[in-house]
Amino acid sequence: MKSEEYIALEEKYGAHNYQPLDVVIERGEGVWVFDVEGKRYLDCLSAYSALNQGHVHPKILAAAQEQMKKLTLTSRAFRNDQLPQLYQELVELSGYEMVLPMNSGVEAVETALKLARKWAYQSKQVPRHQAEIIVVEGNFHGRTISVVSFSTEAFYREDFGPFTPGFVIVKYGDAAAIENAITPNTAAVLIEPIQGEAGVVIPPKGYLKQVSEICRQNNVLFIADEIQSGLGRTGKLFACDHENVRPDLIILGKALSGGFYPVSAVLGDRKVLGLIRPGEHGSTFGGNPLGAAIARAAINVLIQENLIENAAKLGEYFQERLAEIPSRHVELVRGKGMLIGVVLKPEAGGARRFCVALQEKGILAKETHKNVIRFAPPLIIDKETLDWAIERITEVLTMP
Ligand code: IF1
Repeated sequence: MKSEEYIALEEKYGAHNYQPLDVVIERGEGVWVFDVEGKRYLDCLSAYSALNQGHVHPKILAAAQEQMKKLTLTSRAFRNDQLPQLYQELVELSGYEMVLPMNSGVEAVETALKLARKWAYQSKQVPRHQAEIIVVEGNFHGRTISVVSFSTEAFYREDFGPFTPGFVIVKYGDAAAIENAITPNTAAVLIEPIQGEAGVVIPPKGYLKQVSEICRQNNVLFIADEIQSGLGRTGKLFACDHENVRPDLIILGKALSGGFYPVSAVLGDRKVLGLIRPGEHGSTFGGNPLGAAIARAAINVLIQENLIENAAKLGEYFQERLAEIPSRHVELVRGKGMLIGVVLKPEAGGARRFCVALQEKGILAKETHKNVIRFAPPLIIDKETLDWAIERITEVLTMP
């Protein structure tokens, strides 16, 4: 079948909850993907940072294949031999004491919210069902009803109420706003250390440190959603590491499996994760041996192949080169490590047309919020490939 036929099928039978670029990908290898006509593209989105290790990484593939032949699922009614090793490796990597595994990112967010509420009732004597969680404007934490309950994007919530109560929304990047919103019932503050969906928005320097300090002083949990920013993407293991901040809970997903399989987790210390009792939370697939084996390999690749260092070094280079492009459309380039947003001027006609032009030149990137082109290639990318990309991005950004 040709691309047009796949697209027609998808449009006819699939719910239209996306408007993808019209490229039908058949195969991926490292930083490259190939469409059904055999055309090659550089993947500059990495499935929103789930492919930090690149497409079909051979070491993760080998681990997946080996595990698939042996055992894929036990449910948590029984134990398996992979999960304890994943726990240990995550604990050694992160310095946290405990792990709670789930599947999709938003499930781990929901898990962290439940943990925070439980902690507030058990450890802080907040009156039952009165706990408040502070979140920020422009947040993106997923798509469940509770999580869109505190989205500030009208489109994500409009037709989906009634909503889950218990969330207080304040301005992003303003630590005083968080301090002012804290009440005796506040359980936690939930933020993305860098806002991905909002357009790669980086908070003012010192913000994370201040928020963490305010939380500590007020006996409020600090929860970082590092689903997109974590695991090397920004040039550190966690984006919070840029300010030497240690949140009470860290939420991971996406690259935790190197794009092979949905694996997410909440990391934290015993004082919070230790409160959950058997039966209070869980998932059929969460912590399954296949996902655990894949995650172990994905973490191993991240460390063994120095992907975090590569993201720091080449990310800075990429950002500098992008900022040098003499384009009348670009307002500014911002980012950290390999998470970069090129912000276009309002009169540039939107980011979508640039993404379409990039696609023609063999680069896949995605617009976010109308005016931002996001560049987030796999962290295995090398300088030569980046130079190849910059040449083409320059051509596109200097078009009329
Ligand atoms: C979609 C955006 C990115 C996330 C953070 C939780 C989740 C995500 C910080 C939920 C998910 C995604 C999901 C995908 C597109 C995407 C996205 F454009 F919507 F905003 F990455 F920037 N926390 N991000 O970024 O994780 O449940 O999806 O595994 O279409 O929803 P999930």
